[in-house]
Amino acid sequence: MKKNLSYAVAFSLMLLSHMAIAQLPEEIDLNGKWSLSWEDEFDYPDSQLDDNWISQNGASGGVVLCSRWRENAVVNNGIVELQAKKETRGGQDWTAASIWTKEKFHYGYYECRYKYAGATGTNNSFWMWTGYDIEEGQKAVELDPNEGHYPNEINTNIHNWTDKYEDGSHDDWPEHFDMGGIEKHPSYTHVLDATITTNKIRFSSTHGAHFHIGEFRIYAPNANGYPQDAVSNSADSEVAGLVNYTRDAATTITASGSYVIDGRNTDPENVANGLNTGINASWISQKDGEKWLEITLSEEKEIGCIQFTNGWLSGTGWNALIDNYKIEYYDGANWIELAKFDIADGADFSEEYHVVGMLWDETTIKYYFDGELIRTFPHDFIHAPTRVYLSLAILDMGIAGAVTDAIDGTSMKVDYVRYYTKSKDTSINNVMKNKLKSFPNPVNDLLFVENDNKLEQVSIYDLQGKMVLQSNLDSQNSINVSSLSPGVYCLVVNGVNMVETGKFIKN
Ligand SMILES: [Ca+2]
Ligand SMILES: [Ca+2]
Repeated sequence: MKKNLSYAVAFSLMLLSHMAIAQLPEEIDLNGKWSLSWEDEFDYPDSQLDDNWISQNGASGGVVLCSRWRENAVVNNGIVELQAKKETRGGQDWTAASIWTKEKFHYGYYECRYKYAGATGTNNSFWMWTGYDIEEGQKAVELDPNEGHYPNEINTNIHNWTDKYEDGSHDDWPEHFDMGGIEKHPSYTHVLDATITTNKIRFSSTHGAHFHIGEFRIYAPNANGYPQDAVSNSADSEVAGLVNYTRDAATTITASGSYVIDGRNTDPENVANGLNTGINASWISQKDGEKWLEITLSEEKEIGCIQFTNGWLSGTGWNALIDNYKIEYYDGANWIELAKFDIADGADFSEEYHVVGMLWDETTIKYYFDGELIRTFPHDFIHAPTRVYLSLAILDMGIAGAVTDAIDGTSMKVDYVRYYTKSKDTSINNVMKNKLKSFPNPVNDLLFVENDNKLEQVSIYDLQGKMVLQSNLDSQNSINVSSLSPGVYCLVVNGVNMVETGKFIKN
């Protein structure tokens, strides 16, 4: 009997680690030193949001096109929705919401389960900011596990807002991830399975902002192959025998438009000037409508490969990579598609929830996506306690893609924010481990829980990991589960600096 009980507890722990808390990284071991210290599941009436969170109420600055208000943060059915609306308020043409915790937190594991607003132009952010109300000697730091862009971009960053340079700039360390199963790149190379013969190639894109095309190369078939380092200025001479028809003097290049910048050449001919980066290296498209580039050769030529570059370089990172493109050739009667790419063919994070996480200790920041480590940032300056922010913004300049009326009525939907801490005194946790008992099992109405420590709150999850009941324990350490449908449930019990888990069957 005793053996069966311990088996049941062990099984329930295993079950929990794979169900209710399936997105936790392996190193956050709730059976060891880690425990849930703070959470907001948004399982309460809207008016209660203000117990834990403060809301922006006013205009935003910089590239943020929306003012943000408490009314745009709505708690409903266990979710807080940050709603984007097309309405003039606070001197801006859009409204949205940004909220932050009253409390500050320190080292630990932070996670947020959420969906993006379903339109380009939105910045769907789970982030931390110490504020400047910190102790002397500490740094004001912004930590961005994700400034998410629809449909499936993860944008991470770390900002040091204390040590500013004379020009007002500061150090930050951005890193971008395409998590939708397809990735954007600074160059694309299409080696044709079968050569084609044509005198016209057309490139087009419905990308929602200006973009840069550095070089657009149309190569004759070449037995030695084609450039591997496409973003190099010397790509055309990288491989013996390369003939790039785009750079023929007799080739003409036309485009849908150009971005006019004083003192700078952004003409379409720049895609054939041999320069890939820097001033005057690129064709920069117009902002609105379809963007296209048409390259007409002096006569029909046999073509073996098409290669082009896009985006602009800052440091080692490429910016403003295009979301989609299509390449066609003219066969004398029709335009025939040669290649296409669309980031929207990947996963849609406005349709599915994902969990974004951050692990912070004395020496390292780690960022996670659905429990998988995506970035490690060693540090020696991130020590000040921080607030947690949930923010929806609408961004200017195509930073998050085109701003269109499709944004109106979309929302960033947050299921929960959880914060776990690691106990330094492992002996206490070891003593507590596996001491939770619940009875009777199966249960009809009152479920009693028992543990060596003082217990405060119990949460009950179904096998899909959805929380179905949460309550503070009464003086008898019992909770009424009569409202639950018959089945197997997991329970998580919180006390002072501890969390225990178990499983039971409801009749
Ligand atoms: Ca160029
Ligand atoms: Ca929830």
